[in-house]
Formats: sequence, structure tokens, C-alpha cells
Amino acid sequence: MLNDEVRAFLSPGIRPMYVGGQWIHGDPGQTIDVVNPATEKVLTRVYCAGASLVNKAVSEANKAFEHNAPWRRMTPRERERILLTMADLIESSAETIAQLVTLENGKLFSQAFSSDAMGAAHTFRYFAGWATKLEGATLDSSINNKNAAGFAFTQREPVGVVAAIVPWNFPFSIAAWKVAPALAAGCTVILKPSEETPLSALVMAQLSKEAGLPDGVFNVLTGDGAHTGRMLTESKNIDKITFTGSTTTGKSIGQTAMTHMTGLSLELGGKSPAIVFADKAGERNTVKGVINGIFRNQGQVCVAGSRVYIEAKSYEKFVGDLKEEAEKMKLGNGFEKDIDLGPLVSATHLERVQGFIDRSISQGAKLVCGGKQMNRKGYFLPPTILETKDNHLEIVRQEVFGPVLVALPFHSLDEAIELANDNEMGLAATVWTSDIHNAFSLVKRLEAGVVFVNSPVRSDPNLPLGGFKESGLGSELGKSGVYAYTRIKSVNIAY
Ligand code: TXE
Repeated sequence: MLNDEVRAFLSPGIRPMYVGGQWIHGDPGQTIDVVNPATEKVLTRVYCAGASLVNKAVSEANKAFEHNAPWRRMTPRERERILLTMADLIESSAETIAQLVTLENGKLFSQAFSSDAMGAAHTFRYFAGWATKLEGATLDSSINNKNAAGFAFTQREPVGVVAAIVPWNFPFSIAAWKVAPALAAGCTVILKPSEETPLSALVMAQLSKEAGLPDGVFNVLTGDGAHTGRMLTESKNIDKITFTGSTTTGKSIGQTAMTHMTGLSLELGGKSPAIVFADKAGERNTVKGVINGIFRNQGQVCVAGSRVYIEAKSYEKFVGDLKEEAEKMKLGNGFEKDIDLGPLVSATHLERVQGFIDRSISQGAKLVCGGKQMNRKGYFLPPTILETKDNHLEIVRQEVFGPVLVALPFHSLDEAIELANDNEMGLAATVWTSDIHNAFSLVKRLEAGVVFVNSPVRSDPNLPLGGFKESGLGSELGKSGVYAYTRIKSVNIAY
């Protein structure tokens, strides 16, 4: 079932890292086991990069960014061509990438193929187009140029060396969200994938070489957060950190970044509401949309709609419909056909999610379905639905990042808005209604960086994604996603 490239990838030995255009081995005493969450078996091992490798990656990325380095001498069109080639190579390696993502993360192969591999190809292609379209402005100024005329303008420059730290839920596509715009802007990049899912990032390195990126422009350091990630973000020779992960880690990275005034963008956790009005509650499409919004990728999605507020008059029926849909979902190894959910990413994560469920029940939430780890090998948890009327329970307030949905009733538009906004996070929200007044009122008043009406949240390279409140700082994707890797210089010429 696995293709030859994947088999070669999993052959005995420790996978090397990619630094300065070379495959480099680390300290064989410092390695990380990569585990298949569907079987609990070790797939292979990677190095956990220590100080000398982190310093080497930082130095190579800086060298590749030097004024006269090949990368800096390239025209925007040449950068565009390399990124387009990357997109083509990703597309032709999509099966390999998707197989590795399913092995290391557990998700369904079909989703690894469409979201991770093909999604990344679309992202590279989209940002390839931006390489030739960055612009500054000519500006009127009131500066007294002492009898001379003045000409003022802004120009955009790449920020420099970017440290991209990514999580395990979409290991390949989230990496692409950072790497593609950073390269389009002309930066150099050090990517640190999650210790849970480091393999597909190494394929990205391999393809970057084939695509013709000069040595040192793109580097991949494998390692953990506490050592490799921390050393990378503490380096004073990094110009920007772009991070996706937990709010706690994001805040600590933010504090570190301020030590050297390193640029920063953070895409953090979410506790996104789905708000269902009675006029849409009877439609199958709404039930499936809410189900899909939480259970895709086992709920390990930053924009997952993990709390559903249902208009009171439709509450009981809608919860019953959700239960029926959830109980139909099949769990299995991501390579099996006709399954809906794979395992959670790791034993630790399963334990964390199970803890949230157990505590919520002891705090008074009622279990509608699911709720207990399955009695089989692998980290499987069935789709779980809980209900409560208490908007302050931990399960309603905190990101669980698993297949767990909590349902609550609301009685009016104002109450729905109040309940939805009563949370520290503000990443995304969905609204289910055919009433234009309700829809636009919610779009305007919801404290969330992304609002979808009558559909679960989906990403698109042209739609910026960024959290309000504790869900992050800055945004990625879209035009703002590429400009985030530039800095602006104001120039005035007296002539
Ligand atoms: O995240 P971490 P974890 C949330 C989700 C999940 C929880 C914990 O709720 O249950 O976070 O997951 C690196 N300096 N999200 O532990 O710790 C780490 O190696 C530098 C939401 O996986 O944030 C990995 O590459 N780097 C989320 C990455 O940060 C550090 C996606 C994420 O790890 C570091 C993932 C440090 N001090 C988890 N500590 C989303 N927004 O989609 C860790 N890392």
C-alpha cells in the first residue's frame, strides 16, 4: 500500500535534517521516535537539533540572505518560477506527502491528500503570483526640501531570516502557509516542524532543492519545542518568528521575541462557536455542516466549531440530529476506505482530551454520545457530544482540540452574540440562518477573525486567517499574508 518513496523514507536509520542545502546528521544520542498513532508503532526516528545545529541553520539562512547572495540577486519573476516549480513538484509528490502525513498524524489519507498535499500546492502557486506584485507607494509630503523639489515613496523589503514553527494537525499545509509567502517576499526560512510530525517537512526540503532554491534559503530543523524551538526563537539573528500552536507557547514565544525585537506573528488556539437559528436547524445540510465543522481531522483544527449554540425552540431536535449523525461516523486507520475519523495524534493528547471530557461530566455537563477511548490499539476516541446550560464550564471555555462538541441553547439574537463572545479566544465562528438580518448582525458583532455563514470554515489561500483576542497576532494567507514578510522603508529624495 505504501509507495516506494515512503518505504525508503521509513528504512532503518535516523532521518537527517536539511541545512544550508545539505542533509545533515545530528547527535545520535538525541533523537525523537516518530509514532504512528493508529498502530502505536515507531515509524522511524529523527534528530532533535541541539545548539550547534540551530546555530548552523541560523548562520546558513543569514548567509543566503546576504546582499550579494544568489537569492537576493534573483528577480521577482525568478522567485515566482521557483515557487511555481515547487507547487508542481508538491502536486506530483502528493501521494508520498499524503501517505507520510497519514502515517505520522493519523488523519484520513483522502484528507491528507486534499488538505495537506494539494492544499500546499495551491498555496505555493498562489504566493508565486505575489512575488511579482509587491508594491510601495509614491507619497505627497509637506517636507521643506530647501529650494529643491522632493520625491517621497515607500519601498518594501523582505524582513530577512524567518523562523517558522508549525504544529502537528496540518503538518504540511500550515508549513506551506508560512514558507511560500516568506519565499515570495524574498526571505530565507528555517522551518521547525512539530516533534510529532516531522517527516513531511523533510519532503518539502527535498522538493525545494529540486525546484532550484539556492542553498540556505530553506532549511528544516527537526526537534522538540523545549530545546530546538526555544533555541531557535531565542536567536538574535532571526528577523521574524511565525508560529502556529497553543496560546500558552505563543505567549512565551512572544515574550522571547521582544528580547531582540524580533518580528512576530502568532496563530493560536480557538474555541469557535457555531450559531444555529431555528430557520436552518431543520435542514440536513446544517446538521452535517456543524458535524463536519467539529469532527473533521478528529477535531484537531484551530477553527473547529467546538461549541454549538442552538435556538431554544429547535434545541432538542437538533441535538438529537447531531447525535444520530455523530453515531454514524466510522473510525479507523487513515488508510482504510469509508471511514470518517482516524486516531488522535498521540497518547498524551488523547489523555488530555479524555481529561476534558471526564472533568466536564463531573462538573455537570451531560454526555449525549461518545466520551470514552475505544478499546483497540491506537489513540481512537469516538465523536463526543456534551450538553450544558453553563457557558462558564471549562469544556465551553477552553480549546480541547479533539472530537468533542458542546451544545447550549439560546433564546434571542442578542443572547447568542453575548454567549459566543464571552470567551478569551476569537479565531472563527459559523452562523447558520437564512435571515439576512441575523446573518449580518452576527458578522458585524462576533469577535472572531473568520466568520462563515451557512458553511463550515474552510481555508483558501486568498482569505486571510488571523485570530482576535487570545487567538493570535497578525494574520496569514492572502495579500496581508505575504506583506507580513516584508518591512516598509520610507524614502525622500530632494532634487
Ligand atoms: O502545542 P505547542 P502542542 C493547541 C491545542 C493542543 C495544544 C498543545 O489545544 O492541544 O495546543 O499542543 C513548538 N519555543 N494547538 O503541545 O506546544 C513545538 O515543538 C519554540 C492549537 O503540540 O504550541 C511545535 O512545533 N517552539 C494549534 C509547536 O511549537 C516551541 C495547533 C506547537 O507546539 C516551544 C497545535 C517553545 N518554547 C496545538 N514549545 C492551532 N492553533 O492550530 C513548543 N514549541
